[in-house]
Parts: sequence; C-alpha cells; structure tokens
Amino acid sequence: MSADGACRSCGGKALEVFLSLGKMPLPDAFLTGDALSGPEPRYPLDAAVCPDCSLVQILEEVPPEKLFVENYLYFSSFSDALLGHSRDHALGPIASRSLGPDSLVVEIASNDGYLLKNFAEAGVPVLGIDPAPEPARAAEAAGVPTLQEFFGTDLARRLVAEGRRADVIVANNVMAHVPDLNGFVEGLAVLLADDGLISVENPYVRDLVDHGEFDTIYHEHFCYFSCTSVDTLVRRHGLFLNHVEYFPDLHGGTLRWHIAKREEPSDTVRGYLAEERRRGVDTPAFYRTFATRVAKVRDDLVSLLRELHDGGARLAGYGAAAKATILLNYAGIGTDLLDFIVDRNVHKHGMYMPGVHIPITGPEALLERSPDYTVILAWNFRAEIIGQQAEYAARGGRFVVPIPAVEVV
Ligand code: DWN
Ligand code: ZN
Repeated sequence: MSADGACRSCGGKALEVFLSLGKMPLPDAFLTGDALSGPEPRYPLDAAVCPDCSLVQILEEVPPEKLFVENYLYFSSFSDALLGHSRDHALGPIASRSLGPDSLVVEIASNDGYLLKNFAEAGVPVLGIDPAPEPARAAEAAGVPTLQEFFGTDLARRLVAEGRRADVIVANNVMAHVPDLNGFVEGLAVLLADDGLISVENPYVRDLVDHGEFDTIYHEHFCYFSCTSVDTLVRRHGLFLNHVEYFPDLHGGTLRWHIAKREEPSDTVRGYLAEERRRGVDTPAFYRTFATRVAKVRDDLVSLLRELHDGGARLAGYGAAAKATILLNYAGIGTDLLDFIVDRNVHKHGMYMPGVHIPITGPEALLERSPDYTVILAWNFRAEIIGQQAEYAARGGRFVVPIPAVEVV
C-alpha cells in the first residue's frame, strides 16, 4: 500500500488484509553484541490483496535506505544452487539473442555480481545497479561495473541520455522490493531497446499461499506477484508479458517472466493466466484461509521444539536468513530454545538475529557443538544444506524443516 493507502499498482483503495504478523524487526537488521541493549525499531507487518488488480502487497512502507543500505549483508554467492541457476539464466539469452561485444546487459539488484559475471566472461558488456555498499564493492572487485544507486525512471532516463539502451534487463528478486512499482516498471520501458528482453524473477504468490511460506512476507518485500498482477502492471507501461518459466525449487517456487515491447504471448503464459483464473488466485477469496494455516505451522513448530528441548535435546538453527527473522519472531522462538544459528555468510558471523538475538556463527559449529536437532530456517535450500551436512547427520544429528509443514528429517 502506498503512503496514501492505495494499491501500489492500480491505485485502488479497497485493499483486503488477509494476514497480520504483528510488529516485526527488519529482516536483515542483524545486530552486533554492542547493539543488543540499544533501540531496535519494529514495524507492523500486514499482507493485503487488491480486489481490483489482484496484487498482493504489505501495508507498511519502510524507507528503502533502512532496508537495503544501512542493514544489508545479503550476498547471493553463498548458495551454490543459486549460482548454478544464475549461470543457466545468463547462458540462455547469450545464445538465443546472440549477445556480443556490441550488446548491453543491465541487471537491477546485481548484488555481488553473481549473475552478470557470466555475461562478462562471455565478452558481453554489462552494467550492474545495486544500492547495497558491501555487495556492490564485491561486484566491482569481480570485474562487474556497478552503479551504487536505486533504479527508477530518472536513472533510466539518465542512462539513455548517455546513449545507453539495454538489449537485456535482468531484475531478479527486486521488483518485489521497490515501493514505487510503477516508477520502476516505467524505468524498465525507458531503458529497454525496442527489440529488447526484460527478464524478471520473483517468488510466485500462488506457491507462497499453497505452501504456507509466510516467512517470506517481510518489509523488504513490498509486493508478491502472480502472472495476472504482472500482466496488468506491465501493460500500463506499454510492455507485454510474453512468456513464463517456473522454478519450483528456487525460493519456495519462483517464476521468471519474459517481458517485451511487442505482444507475443506464448501458450505457456496463457495457461498460467487461465489456471490463476480457475483457482481464483486473482481474487481475495484465495487468501482468506491463509492466516489460520500459518498459525497452525507456528503452533506445530513451537510445540515440537519445546517437547524436544524439555526432553533434554540441544537445538540449533541453520540459515541466518531474512525469512528466519520473521519465523523466529512470529513464533517467539529465542535463545530459550535455540542455542545458536549457523550460516556460511561470513559477514553475519558474530552477529545476532534481529528481535530474538540468537547468536550467529559458522556451519562448523554443528560438528564442534553437536546439537541434537538443527532447524533448517533456510528451508528453500533444504536439499543443498542437508547434502552439505552429511557428516553431522552421520554422527546422529537430525533436522527439523518448518515449511511447508513441520517435519523431522
Ligand atoms: O528477496 C530476498 C531473497 C532473495 O534473499 C532478499 N530480500 C533477502 C534474501 O532472503 P533470505 O535471507 O531469506 O534468503 P536466502 O537466500 O534464503 O538466505 C539463505 C541464508 O542461508 C543466507 O544467509 C545464506 C545461507 N546459506 C548457508 O549458510 N549455507 C545458504 C546456503 C545455500 C548454504 O548452503
Ligand atoms: Zn490494485
């Protein structure tokens, strides 16, 4: 919802709230030891759907600087699965659009260069745009030129005035992260070459609801997309949704939307739009039972962990993820239940989880301190993490996976 209470896409004023998660700390606002006793802002977190254009969005608008500049230690390269996915993502358009030294590929939210480096290695000129200082520095070091700015219509116009138009624009996990959605999409239209391709990836709201992925609802994510809401949104800016690809194992179910300036819809995208109509994904009714199911996941998880803990088991967590902040704070799971959380991202080591203040350390702690059970908070990387922790499992360690349903592995 924008500042005036209207839908971020169509401006409609009839948003219907379907989930309230209470007042939450910012998902990536990890704390140093010194900051533990200091002030820690919390913001209401309510999810709503627009009955006019079907866009799902949160009501609260936290300034992006607070979200993606001051407190942002997310580095895409700490997941091998994501790196593999991103390499395939680059190789596709390089071949299908015969990109070469005269082309330009722009990525918005290019982070540490995890994707653009694949284009650069193939001799295709690239430009990254990302406001987060640490990841942007890492990208430059990896040979990916990066503008440390937020993307919007103004920046697009400035680049065009400098004679730059993009043959391919990649925007992964960013269209959901911008408060000014229409300004962002207008910027895409301005920067794109007439026969260019916009490739947008975001988690699929249908799967968020079907799998109970409530912990992916947080203040960094202003919007949650379906094919219907993307189709309506891009048409408003002279763009067309022409194709869609589905990645069921990425971030709990992700869609990649192919968007361009000429309308050539594939049977695939027509199929998704029809399926969404058939299931009512474009109507408030689809979201009305979600809150009850979320509460059940919370209660199942808390009662299991309490039972294990009271039975003498020592518990830990894997994945100091943004989604973990929401799950732990919503369920009230703190240092009374989890002794520590491990994560491969060295920038998070020695820090504490927002709100619940559970200490974060490296994955080697699982073998050193041998907790009996480890809760996989980064459940979207379940297979990769369990595979990686084979030695821990061989020594008797067990895993608890909270989403889509609480499970002991
Ligand atoms: O939208 C967003 C998504 C794409 O990424 C951002 N707003 C923030 C971030 O969300 P997240 O932190 O919930 O994302 P991840 O990618 O699920 O985080 C996983 C965490 O787990 C990272 O801190 C890295 C860590 N990890 C690890 O320690 N070992 C991940 C893998 C795969 C591993 O093997
Ligand atoms: Zn709307």
